[in-house]
This record gives sequence, C-alpha cells and structure tokens, in this order.
Amino acid sequence: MIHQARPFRLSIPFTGGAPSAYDEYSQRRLSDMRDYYHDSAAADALIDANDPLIYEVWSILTPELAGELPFGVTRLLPGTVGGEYFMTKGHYHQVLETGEVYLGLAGEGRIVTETPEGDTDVQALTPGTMLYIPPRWAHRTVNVGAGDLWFAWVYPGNAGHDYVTIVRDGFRLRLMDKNGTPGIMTTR
Ligand code: M6P
Ligand code: ZN
Repeated sequence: MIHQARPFRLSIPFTGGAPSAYDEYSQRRLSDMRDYYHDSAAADALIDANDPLIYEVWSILTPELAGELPFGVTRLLPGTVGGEYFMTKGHYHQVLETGEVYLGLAGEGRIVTETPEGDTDVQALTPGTMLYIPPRWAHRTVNVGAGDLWFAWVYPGNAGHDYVTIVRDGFRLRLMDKNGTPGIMTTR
C-alpha cells in the first residue's frame, strides 16, 4: 500500500495519464455493466463484437476511516452504447452523508447526479474544473467527448459504494448522443 501514516507524494499528468504510484488498478468492460445501459440489445451486440473497455481506475487506498481521504485517477473512454455515452456505473455512498470532489484533467465530461428525494443535476467536467458532489448525491461520470476523459477524485475513507440502489432504480437522467450533441433523456 502506497498510503502510510506519513506524508507522501505522487505525480498525475495534468493532461491525463496514470499516476506515478497507486495501490489498486481496476477496469470496467461493457460486460461488467451491461444492465446499466438503457439499450440492452445494443450492449449485447457490442459485448459480442469486442466487449469494449469503458473505464480504468487507479486508486490510492487508505484505511476505510472517516478521517482518511482515498484518492485517485479515472480514465473514461469515448463511445456510445445504443446512443448512450460511455459512463461509469455510478453510485451512492454507503454512508450517504459523505461527499466527493472531482478535478477534470483532460477531455469533455459530465457528472450526472441525483438525490433520494429526486433532485437531479448535470455538471460539465472539463480540464481545470473542480466539482463538488455534496453528501446524499449519487454520482456518475459520462464521457461526451471524442477523446479520453481523465479526472482525479477524492472522497472520505468511510464513504463506501452503494451500487445496489443504482442497479435497481437507475439514474433519472441519461445522457444520449443527439447528432453529436449531448441530450438529456429523463427516464422517470
Ligand atoms: C471515480 C470515483 C471512484 C469510483 C470510480 C468509478 O473514480 O468516484 O470512487 O469507483 O469513479 O465509478 P463507479 O464506482 O461508479 O463505477
Ligand atoms: Zn463516490
């Protein structure tokens, strides 16, 4: 584990790229998240064709304690599934009352968020953007550009990830490629 109870540093390329050190690397291919997309038939066709890589995550892990701040970098590739942009799974935090900060590094992205009460929001994530996700807001990153989307993130060590709610209900808002321009589809 890179993390230690002493100050440490690492480098993250500001134009996107893997951090110089990390504890965990993970990939999500389309087959890992078929049911997250609106058009399952389109997802199945792409899975059968080449099961494309959707995103990669480099994490610097910490003890899962409130005072700790796990952080890392994500690369989200460009593409669409049945017209819906490549995206992360999206999640609530297990500890609902915990937030998250994103820093846009490269590419053109959107952060789709919503609360259990039904508030929804979409924010642009672009190079040099810092974005605050307040406690209670589920969040999903979407690549609406032609190239890779790179961003850094940090959240409280005790936050945890609740994917169950999103698998069950999905996000209220979905981002679709409407003739080269992002359009919002409201699902409920
Ligand atoms: C960001 C952070 C991570 C998260 C990752 C992938 O990088 O929020 O905590 O794991 O996105 O998103 P998801 O977990 O929703 O697939
Ligand atoms: Zn999160």
